[in-house]
Formats: sequence, C-alpha cells, structure tokens
Amino acid sequence: VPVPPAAAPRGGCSGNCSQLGHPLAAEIERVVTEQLGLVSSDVSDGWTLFAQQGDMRMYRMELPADNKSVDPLKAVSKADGVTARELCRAYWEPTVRLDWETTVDRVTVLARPDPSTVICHQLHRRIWPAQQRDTVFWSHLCRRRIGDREWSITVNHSISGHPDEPPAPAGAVRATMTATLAGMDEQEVSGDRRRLRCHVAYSSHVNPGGWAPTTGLRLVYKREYPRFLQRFTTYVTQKSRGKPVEP
Ligand code: 6CM
Repeated sequence: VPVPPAAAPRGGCSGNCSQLGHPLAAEIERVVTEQLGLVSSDVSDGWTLFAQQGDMRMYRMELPADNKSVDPLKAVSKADGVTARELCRAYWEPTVRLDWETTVDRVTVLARPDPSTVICHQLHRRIWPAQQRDTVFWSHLCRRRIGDREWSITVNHSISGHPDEPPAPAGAVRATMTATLAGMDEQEVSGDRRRLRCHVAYSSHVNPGGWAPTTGLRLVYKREYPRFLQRFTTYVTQKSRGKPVEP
C-alpha cells in the first residue's frame, strides 16, 4: 500500500545533498544515491543468505580472499514501534553510539559541517590476532523519495585528508568502510506508536587497510553483524517507548 506524501516538509536534508554547501556535498550526494540503490533493491545473483532470525535476513557477497576487502554485507529486517527516521537518527547521532555499538572503543566528533553531517573518528575493538583498527568518516542523515515511498537513510563513509584528521594511534591501522542504515515506514506515521512498523535495510563494506586473517574475519562478522542489528533495533525500540513519535 503506497504511503501518501508527508503533509508538511520536515527538518534536515531531504532530497539533494549536493546543495549542502560544503566541500563534501558532491561526494555525499553520490554515495547516498549509490547506497540507497543498494539497500532498496532485492538481493540478486551473488548474494548468499548467511543468517536468519525472525524478520532479519543477512546476506554476504563472497569475494576472493585478497586481504584487501571484507565480503560486502547486506541485511533486511523489521522494527515495530519506531519510525524509519528514529532508527536512522539513532544510527547517526554520535552521542548515543556507544549505547548500542559494542565493537567500538572510542568515538570522537571531529567536525559538524552541516546540521545533518558529522565527521567522526572511531577506534574499533581489537580483534585478536589482528592489529586494532580505526576509521575516519562522514556520517550523513537524510530522507529520499523513491517512487511513491519515502526512505530515511544514514550513510557512514570513510574519508581521508580532512584537516582535523588524527593519525592512527600507535599500533592501530586505518581501515576504510561504507556502512548504511536505511528505513521505510510501512504505513502512514501516526502518533500511536503501537501502529508503527518499519522496514529496515543495512549494508556494510569494509577494507581492513592491511593484513587481517580472512577466515577469522569471516567468522567474527558472521557472529557480530546479526548481533549488532538485533541489538541496535531493540535499543531504538526501547529508547523510543513513551516518547513523542518523530515522523
Ligand atoms: O554499522 C556499524 N557501525 C558503524 C557505526 O559505529 C560503523 C561501521 C562499521 C563497519 C565495521 C568497521 C570495522 C573496521 C575494523 C575492521 C577490523 C579488521 C580486522 C579484524 C581482524 C580479524 O561506522 C555496526 C558494525 C557492526 C560490526 C560487526
């Protein structure tokens, strides 16, 4: 059932990120469009289902083990009692990240180029026996219309060369990644939380930036990604209970 257009324009970036008015704008526009295409499309050839639990389905695309890239991952799920916007905002907001993110030791906000974009440095938990990793990335929250459906989306995408970018801490290796969380409300959003249901889509593609044992990495990811998605949606659902609905 198509969702009717929102009654009034709502805050934040909605539509064309290239008008954000700073040097990252064109890249944000390109990556958000590309990621929305990836997460909103059905799985096709090459994607293998590797985890399934309730409404959650997680797929990976197995690439040759060249130690340069970890298998791209894509997942879909459902969340009840929350809006797509609430989910994407919780994924975007760096001040709540450590409330749900168990694979990161430290989050530092380096800059806020516009109200919908933050630049973060993250120190990831070390996975033995590999060296610890860190990432520097922009994170952008926005809404996009595909046909008659509105999506909310947050994209985290690695950057290099930012003026405030710190060097990797001693012993750590700079990894790069693109990770996206997107959602679509399954019916018109009302103030009644009990009626909210949201389609959730996630994707992640990581380059470990140096040697990492591929077999070990695959095992860790198989366990950690389903755990993350489950934990994250439960976190947002519980945190939103009793609060006004953000459409
Ligand atoms: O999407 C997730 N978290 C985002 C916000 O914190 C984050 C995305 C991260 C993707 C994973 C990056 C890992 C970088 C470290 C690579 C380690 C390689 C060495 C290992 C050797 C065995 O922007 C949730 C991510 C959940 C991950 C399980």
